[in-house]
Amino acid sequence: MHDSAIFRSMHVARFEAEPAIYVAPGRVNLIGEHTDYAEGFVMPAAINFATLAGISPRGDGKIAIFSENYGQVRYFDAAELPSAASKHWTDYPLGVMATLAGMGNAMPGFSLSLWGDVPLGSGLSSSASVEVATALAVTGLLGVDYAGPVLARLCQRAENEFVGASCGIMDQFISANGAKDHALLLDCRDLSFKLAPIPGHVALVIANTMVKHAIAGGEYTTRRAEVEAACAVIASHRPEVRFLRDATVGDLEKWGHEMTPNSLKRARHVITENVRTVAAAEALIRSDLSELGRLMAEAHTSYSQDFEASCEEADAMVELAQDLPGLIGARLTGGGFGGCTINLVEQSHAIQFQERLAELYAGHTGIVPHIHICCASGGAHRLE
Ligand code: GAF
Repeated sequence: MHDSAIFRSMHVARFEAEPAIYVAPGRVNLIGEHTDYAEGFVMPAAINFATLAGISPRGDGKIAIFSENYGQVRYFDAAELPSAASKHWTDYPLGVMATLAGMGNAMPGFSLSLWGDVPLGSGLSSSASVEVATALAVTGLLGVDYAGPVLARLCQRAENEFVGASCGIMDQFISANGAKDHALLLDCRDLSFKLAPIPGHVALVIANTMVKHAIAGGEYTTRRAEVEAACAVIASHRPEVRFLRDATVGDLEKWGHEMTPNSLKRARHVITENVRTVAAAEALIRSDLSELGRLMAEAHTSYSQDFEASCEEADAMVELAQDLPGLIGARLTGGGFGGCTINLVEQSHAIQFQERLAELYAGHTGIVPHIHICCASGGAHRLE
């Protein structure tokens, strides 16, 4: 995570005011992909890559938003914030402000600085961390205290309704509610969750394929539509099925022939992934790491073959990890079509694993990957 003392002095130098500083982490998902918007289960962990948000009041009725990553500042009238996205990085903080305003919070003038080290476009939820950091900073300034799940929902709405990306709740939820040294089995139907401790001897090795991933538009949206179309077929026979969370493999056997071949495969992934995710959480809770690894391998195959959300490079990264000493389980994590793999690795082997996987991947693809040894962190909070 970036240094908050440096961040503070950058904010003071630019805006001549002392900021309150908040932090919101990115995340890695251990298992449970494209299940959140089907009201199913996911098992993410917050990680030690994060966005810092610094905020201080202003007297001129303006909202200044500065991004250290983009080296850019933009000014808006607090009383007349944009009501639509403009495909600019400010869409994320502005979406959060628009959502907060829609909840009855009048926006005062303030200066907001953002600085993150969550690699962009890598499937580690840099966007959610910007949203949650902004939401905490602005509500902190307003003196409004929303509970973690409420904060997560409002950030998801900012992304759905303002930014225009049809994501589920997972990323914002884990950024707001993560727990140090734990993954969280989240039921995306009612947002209840169970903590699953990650043993101290297990490292989260996150391997960036360097293939860019994006969830706005494109394949993510197509997959979501195929999942919803499959659900509509089942619901036409069993109206109590509102989301694929309620469906079974038996439903696919009965009515799969009424679906397009793609919808059928997508639904099979989602339905089996829900079962795997709950089983994986149970395995982690009882420290059955070989069962967890087996479920992660099965999840990757399903994500790659049925959901067709992997890519050659991610398949290679997962495959090349298989024979390396210390591996517990590996799979592509996040929205898909590039981004990172998550490798659970015995801590004592983590450094050799990191070096060897990088060599093998570079040799195989000609791409130099970024591989990070991470740990599960706490959720968003005020730093100072
Ligand atoms: C992206 C989305 F933002 C999440 O809501 C989730 O659907 C994930 O892809 C896939 O599991 O990160």
